[in-house]
Amino acid sequence: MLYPILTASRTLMDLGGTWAFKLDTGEGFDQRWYERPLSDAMSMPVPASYNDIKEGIDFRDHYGWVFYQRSIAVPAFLLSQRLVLRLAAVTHQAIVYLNGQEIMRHKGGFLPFEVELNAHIQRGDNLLTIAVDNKIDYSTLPVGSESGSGLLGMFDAMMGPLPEGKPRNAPNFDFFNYCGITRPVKIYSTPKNHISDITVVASVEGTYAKLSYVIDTVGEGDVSVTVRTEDGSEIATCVGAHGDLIIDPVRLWEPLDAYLYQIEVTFGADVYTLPYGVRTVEVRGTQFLINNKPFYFKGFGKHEDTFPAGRGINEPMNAKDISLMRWIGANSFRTSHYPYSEEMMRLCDREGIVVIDEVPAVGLNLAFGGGANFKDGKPVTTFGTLRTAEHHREVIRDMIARDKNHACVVMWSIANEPDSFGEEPYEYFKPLFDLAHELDPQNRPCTLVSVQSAKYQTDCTILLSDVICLNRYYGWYAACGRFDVAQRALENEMAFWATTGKPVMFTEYGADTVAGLHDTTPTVFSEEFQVEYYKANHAAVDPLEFFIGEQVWNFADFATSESIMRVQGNKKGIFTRERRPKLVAHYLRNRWQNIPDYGFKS
Ligand code: BDP
Repeated sequence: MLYPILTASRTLMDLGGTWAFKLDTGEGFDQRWYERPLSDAMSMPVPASYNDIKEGIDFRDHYGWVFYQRSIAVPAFLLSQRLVLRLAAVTHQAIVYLNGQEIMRHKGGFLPFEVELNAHIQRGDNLLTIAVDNKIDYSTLPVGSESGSGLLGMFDAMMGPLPEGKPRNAPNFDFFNYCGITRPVKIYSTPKNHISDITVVASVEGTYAKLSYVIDTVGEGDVSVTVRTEDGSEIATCVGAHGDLIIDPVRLWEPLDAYLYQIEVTFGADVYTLPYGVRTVEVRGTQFLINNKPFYFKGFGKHEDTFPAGRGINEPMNAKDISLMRWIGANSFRTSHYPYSEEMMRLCDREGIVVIDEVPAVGLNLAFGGGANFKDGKPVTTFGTLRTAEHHREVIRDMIARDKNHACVVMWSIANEPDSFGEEPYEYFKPLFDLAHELDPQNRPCTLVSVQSAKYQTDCTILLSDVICLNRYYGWYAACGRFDVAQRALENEMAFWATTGKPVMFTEYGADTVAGLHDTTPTVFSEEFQVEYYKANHAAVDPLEFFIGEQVWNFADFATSESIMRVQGNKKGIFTRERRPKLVAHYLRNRWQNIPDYGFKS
């Protein structure tokens, strides 16, 4: 799927701004709010999550539908062009109405969708309404508990029974369920005969690169493709809907030293330019090779989480985060726990940040949540109970369709911390791994990010993942503060992973740390404790040749649901939510500046 851009043949209109907005407490569809201007509407910025924009718990924790509305007009001279409404992310479900008619619906809160407007749009003003649902359950990704019934708190079962409350979302995951129209809404135009997709795969031999391309088109016309350098010089050209472009000598895209060629495609009157970094990725033995050299991941699990935009796109913060990554000596992050904005992916291409790209498959684990694995008193299995399989295929398909050409993406993550132990999870995940490999034209490595458990010897990641990605909390959730025990336990577990013959890395490890809390003895939650925690973990993994990366949890403190485990959110950030460094940032900076991107373990 192509990112919408302005070109010599395409216009682009941004519908960002202040929209009319209304919470629906049950009457919105019956009263057909989408047919006329919303009465008693409040104003709401788009794009942004709505939760933190207004005050009060009923607003922040609203359960169900909300309505967004504005009027749109398209210049008359554009009506002969193909007009497309494109929504980059609406969390979690959207119904789009134009002049009272439904024109599109979409499930899934983190990937783009679009609809052609030509058959629906009128001259002059048109009423655009977007109904947005934030409900999560056993069929959505991410997963929540069924029908807003709410997972019980840790001690509720012990101290209950408690009366029923209002329905509410009960996330089976550890981040706030921010929702709304969180990424840009745009209208773009193309000629009727247009380019609909571009796929480019590079192979490199010494200084020589071959870019094999396929151009998908709609209508009649001739295709030609030209490659330009960053300074605009033409270096390769080819005609036809598929073919090979030769670049010799090639300048490779390297971590933190990006180079982007411009691939200019024309089809009849339509023109589109794709920025493209040439690099190779391969797992060989226990190494992760980028451009044929053994890469070491240094970086983070992150979130799209800022105040008050919530999960809404925040481009200044994205730029700041990448600046902080460079400052601290990091080279990579994972898009935990959902695909990030297209703007962030383009920035990572531009800046040379290496990305593990994750679908929103989090919470696929009914062993979480204190007893959610029981239904009517009977034990249930995760994949015998969840109804996510079909949607899981959709998000894999749509993420790869969106991100396949990005140089920054070096691996796909099929899920975060699912129930992955034994046969049933294997049966669930095997077809999803096969699908990802089959859909990705570059056939990148795939992984699932595995949860800490005593059952790790039965984890289906052993059979399925190209890189074993571990979330491990020795010294925090296990052996809290007992760093001698934590280190030995981690060493013992690593002795097992050594036998798999696969590369292994941390995708999460960390300790909650309240900025400003200090102690001479490293006690829990203090900044000194976080440093000692990381030192103990590094002592266990540094000697291991097959251990190829460390992504700490988390880049910054972030918002979560209310719980006695969380003090105004998750505090495992290396930076605060405002991006001030904790003590550990200086420790990591010193460590990472002394670890090269390539060749650390060889
Ligand atoms: C892991 C999850 C992550 C949590 C983290 C934590 O993958 O989303 O925020 O632990 O507990 O289970 O901090």
